[in-house]
Amino acid sequence: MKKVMFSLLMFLAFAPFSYAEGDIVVRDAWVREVPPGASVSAAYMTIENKGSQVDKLTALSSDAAENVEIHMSNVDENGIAKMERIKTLELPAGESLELKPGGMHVMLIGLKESLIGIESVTMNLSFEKAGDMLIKVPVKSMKSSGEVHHH
Ligand SMILES: [Cu+2]
Repeated sequence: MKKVMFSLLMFLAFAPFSYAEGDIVVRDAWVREVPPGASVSAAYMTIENKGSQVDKLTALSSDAAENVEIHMSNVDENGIAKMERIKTLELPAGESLELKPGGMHVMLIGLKESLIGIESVTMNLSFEKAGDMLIKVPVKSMKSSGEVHHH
């Protein structure tokens, strides 16, 4: 019984924060909870390429949104935040890319339902070499994630 409890605690503590497919590891993924009626949200994660060759993230999809894109947020010389779409995200060999608020992020466009009260959304990442990776992305409330996403 003790062992079962321990396993359950370990599961709650560590799952499902890390996914691996081929040489690619995705961890700490989360999606920002947005108010009801919002049509977009953003997701963040760390993508590591443990291999010795470059891989590329070429496509994304989710059951929660019509379109899923990779964006880069930049603040221009006038202090205005702008986003640029990155169609193919290069993953250099042996490196980790951190997608985080204020920088690179996954954009969920055309949300199909409110994210409030949902524990996680499903997302599929397609890598050129590693292939498809299906991940569960926990929804986190705005309070716990801090900064506002600018559009
Ligand atoms: Cu964006």
